[in-house]
Amino acid sequence: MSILEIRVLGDPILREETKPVSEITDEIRQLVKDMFETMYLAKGIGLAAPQVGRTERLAVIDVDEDPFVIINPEIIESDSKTSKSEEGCLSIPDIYGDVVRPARVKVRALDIEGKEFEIEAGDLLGRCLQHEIDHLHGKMFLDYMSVLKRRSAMNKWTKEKDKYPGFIRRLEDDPSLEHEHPDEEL
Ligand code: K1U
Ligand code: ZN
Repeated sequence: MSILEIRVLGDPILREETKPVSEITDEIRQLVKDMFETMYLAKGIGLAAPQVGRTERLAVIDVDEDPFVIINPEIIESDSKTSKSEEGCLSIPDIYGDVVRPARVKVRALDIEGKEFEIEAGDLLGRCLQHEIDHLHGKMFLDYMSVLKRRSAMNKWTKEKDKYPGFIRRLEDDPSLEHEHPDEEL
């Protein structure tokens, strides 16, 4: 398995529409494994293909130790009730903001075997599903923030982004992740 580089805000791929996956090949299975490994190292609860420089319409999620992949996901129902909560993004490290979203959604997707399934969720899982599906349509959580809060987040990002030349975040040399030395695990 491999740790993938994460693309950060400013990389045009994060603003592109993804392409539906037409066949689940060995390459897709390997991409999904690598995305899980990358997500866990980055301490995320989700990761979408554009965040690792890929255009396939898929994302991995693990909110409560129940990992799953969503391939060609669609939101088929959204609650009219909304909820506001703080979000972060592995592609905008150290920037956080409140986002108002439907409180619950129902999503239809394919699993890694190509079998269709539906998942209905609220709370953090419902929010994560919406955040990842947004990535697959070139949308990011900053887009939901008020003009003033977005401007303040962008001012902070203007300083932060210099840490990521070429809009690439290499997890291996990311000091914020505090990699444990094998001798320190006990
Ligand atoms: O897609 C991503 O950038 C991953 C992102 C997903 C996400 C975070 C918060 C709300 C909705 C979706 C992250 O995992 S950032 C890490 C993070 O903020 C977090 C980690 C553990 C628990 C809660 C949040
Ligand atoms: Zn994100």
